[in-house]
Amino acid sequence: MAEIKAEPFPLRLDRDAVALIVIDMQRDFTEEGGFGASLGNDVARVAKIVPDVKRLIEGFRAAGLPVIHTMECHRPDLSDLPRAKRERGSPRLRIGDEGPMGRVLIAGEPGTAILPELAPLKGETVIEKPGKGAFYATPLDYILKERRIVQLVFAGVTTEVCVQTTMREANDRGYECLLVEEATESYFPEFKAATMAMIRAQGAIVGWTAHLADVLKGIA
Ligand code: TIU
Repeated sequence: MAEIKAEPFPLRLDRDAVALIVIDMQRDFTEEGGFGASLGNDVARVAKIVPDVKRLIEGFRAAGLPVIHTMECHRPDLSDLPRAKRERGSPRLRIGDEGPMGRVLIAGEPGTAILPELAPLKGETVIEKPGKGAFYATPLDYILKERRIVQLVFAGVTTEVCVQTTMREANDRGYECLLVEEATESYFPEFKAATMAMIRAQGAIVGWTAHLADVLKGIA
């Protein structure tokens, strides 16, 4: 057990029952020519967290704790892409269209890949997810329960979309969730701030938030 300095109060982490979940650190959300940019977002904002996400991943690896990666992506035949998701908004490129980094958000395409600096190591679990939440239509809950993991530390993008959705899904399934402030980012600074605040409000109604240095100190 290690006590992590966190908000709204410290969290005791059980080394035998914790995993890091790195959400969607894919080129499609962090580089020009990808899905995030096609929606009109400034992707450089979220790309800035890569060094801190790397430090967090390396801290978990060094401590011998599991690291799980997720990727938002769809099958090449689009059979797992709801029409409502494909047709939403007016992006320059829709999911499945051919873009400068291959077909947008399609499994196996260059733009869909996790950033090379944060690439999963052999043996680390990678969850391909068709939704914003990582529990919807994936084996994540089964995998965590098999490994008796009950505490989840979260990093990744974007804070209020895939990260928050997954944290809420996890919270309802009984996991204790902690979001690392420097290791998550949004295209909208005000949405990140609001998400951090609403997660820890009301006595950690969704979970805890903590700073990277405190998490690294706690797991070392
Ligand atoms: N658009 C946006 O903020 N996010 C996504 O579409 N996916 C993720 O957050 N991964």
